[in-house]
Amino acid sequence: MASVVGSAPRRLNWYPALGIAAIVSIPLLTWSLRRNCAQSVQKQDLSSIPSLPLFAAAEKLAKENPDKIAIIDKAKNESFTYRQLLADTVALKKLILEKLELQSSGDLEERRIAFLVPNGYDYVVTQWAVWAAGGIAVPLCTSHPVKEWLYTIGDSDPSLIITHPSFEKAAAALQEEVKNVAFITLTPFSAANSSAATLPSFQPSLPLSRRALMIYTSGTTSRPKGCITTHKNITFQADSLVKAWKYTSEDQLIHVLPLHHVHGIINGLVASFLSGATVEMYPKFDAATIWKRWQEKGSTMFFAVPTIYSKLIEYFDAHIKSTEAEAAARDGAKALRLLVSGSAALPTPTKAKFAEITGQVLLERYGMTEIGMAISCGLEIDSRIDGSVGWPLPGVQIRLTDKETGEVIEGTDKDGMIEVKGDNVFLEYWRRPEATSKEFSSDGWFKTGDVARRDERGAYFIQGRASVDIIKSGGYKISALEVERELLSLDSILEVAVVGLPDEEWGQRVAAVVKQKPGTAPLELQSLRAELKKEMAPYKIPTVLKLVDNIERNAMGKVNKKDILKTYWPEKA
Ligand code: MLC
Ligand code: AMP
Repeated sequence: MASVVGSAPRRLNWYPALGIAAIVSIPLLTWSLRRNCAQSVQKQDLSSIPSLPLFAAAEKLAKENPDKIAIIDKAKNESFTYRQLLADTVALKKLILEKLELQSSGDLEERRIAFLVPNGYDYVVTQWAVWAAGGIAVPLCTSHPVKEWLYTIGDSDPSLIITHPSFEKAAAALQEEVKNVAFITLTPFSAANSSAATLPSFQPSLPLSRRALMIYTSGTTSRPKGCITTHKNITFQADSLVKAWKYTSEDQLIHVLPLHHVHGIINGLVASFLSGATVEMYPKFDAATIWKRWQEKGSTMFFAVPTIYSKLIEYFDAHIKSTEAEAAARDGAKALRLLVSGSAALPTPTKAKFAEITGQVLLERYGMTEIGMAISCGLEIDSRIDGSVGWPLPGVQIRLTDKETGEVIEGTDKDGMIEVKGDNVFLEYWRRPEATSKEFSSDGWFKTGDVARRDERGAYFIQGRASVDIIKSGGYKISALEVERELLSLDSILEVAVVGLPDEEWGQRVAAVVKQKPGTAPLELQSLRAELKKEMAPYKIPTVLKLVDNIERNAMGKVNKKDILKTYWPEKA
């Protein structure tokens, strides 16, 4: 069985009760935190739920309004109340602890639980059950091939892997490869017995310093790292958004984002549930479904990456414009109270075109796996500035530093590296203390690697990333070096340079410049993509291929990727 507790914490693991209260000021959370004064971990009861802020908020809501819907699961076509969500959470918590023979302690003590569950109610119950049992949730990306899952599993070292029956084949393949780790196949939950669901009992909270979530994120130099956030971090990240965007229990979010990243998990799920809102969960994004759904009205929020807005515009132009549905479609989109864009730069033409169709001015914000959301434009329309991501979120500190000297930039209109401080900042990269400390300044600020400038209003404008080896495509962060490594493992490839090619729809496309081994048949994009699908996530696979006779290198043997762009795609450089 895997080891129990992770690597040494980078920062203090215990916070005084007052410090905890300071991070969450909405009345609901303050109320819940009064119950959270336990400084040591008490024995956990198998059949009750620790009063972590998220669960305490759900309990309060379920008591006040037993019929309040937490999740509308579009794949199941069923609705689930907060009461049932808590009841199902405790049932799965019990099952997990029994499977691992931890009935006596009733506590996973930060064991990692990896899970492969599609977007929907079953995903949320699984995540909540892991948290209720005191474990670290490791959500696996549903579109990854087995090889990527094996990497994540090998690195996160889980005690248990939970798979949904819809991943039956994947689970069999994983069981072949992964030994000495327990598996559970989830029995999908149903709303049929909803009225019989009783509210479980609650017990004092686990410490908020408990590690909660591990999200894999690409870096420039190594394989993806497990970014660990604690309950304190995720509560703070979500609460800061709740304050800024004023989520309430009246809100209904249309959720289409993947659930192995912070955008979908924190902004989409945790902040909504902390506010008692309803989340309508779709298996994945589909433009036709969203336009139709907006016409039916009743939802209030939509969060997406710029590529999704671009695809919505494309669909409107191709299938809705000049048809009978046009007025209703425009009207439906107009009825929402908040549409947010983030995870990548929102091109001004996309923002303008979307506003022209729907009357909605997209709210842009800036975030990162390691920090949740950090900067956001305001709810008021006139504080949504074109090309800007706005101002620091409540409780988040931002500074710009000079790229060469590291000195803090006080003034305006000068490019600097974004650095972040606050309880939103992650704890550590899993079992990589050196990588963790490398990303922090000597005075404790997290170095994002993004470049920005600030104007006289204090608004931030993202200028891009310092490293050319980080590509953002469709909102996904991709390491060019990781893609190069995969390509170099193919027999026919001698040398390769992977670059991010600017693209209106995807932000950037993954483009590969390849020098083949002498005598090998010329590579074709389609067959190359088909071959790589077994090896890597679909969004990492190059969609542009350029075969060349020579890849130019400098005296140090390095490829200058800016020159590569200029040479082969001068119109995009
Ligand atoms: C898929 N394709 C891509 C691609 N994804 N091509 C380039 N770049 C990508 N990222 C290819 C597929 O391989 C396929 O090709 C074709 O495009 C259509 O694929 P698809 O799967 O049908 O695309 P679609 O489902 O429409 O996906 C697009 C999308 C998705 C935008 C909905 O990429 C998405 O959900 N992105 C969100 C990512 C996200 O949540 N990021 C947040 C990270 S957190 P073929 O040849 O196979 O047909 C973070 C912090 C923060 O960044 O600030 O939020
Ligand atoms: P990830 O590591 O996948 O969480 O991606 C985080 C990165 O996405 C950031 O470091 C930025 O480079 C980028 N990003 C997020 N939001 C924005 C935005 N609104 N504009 C530009 N880049 C963004």
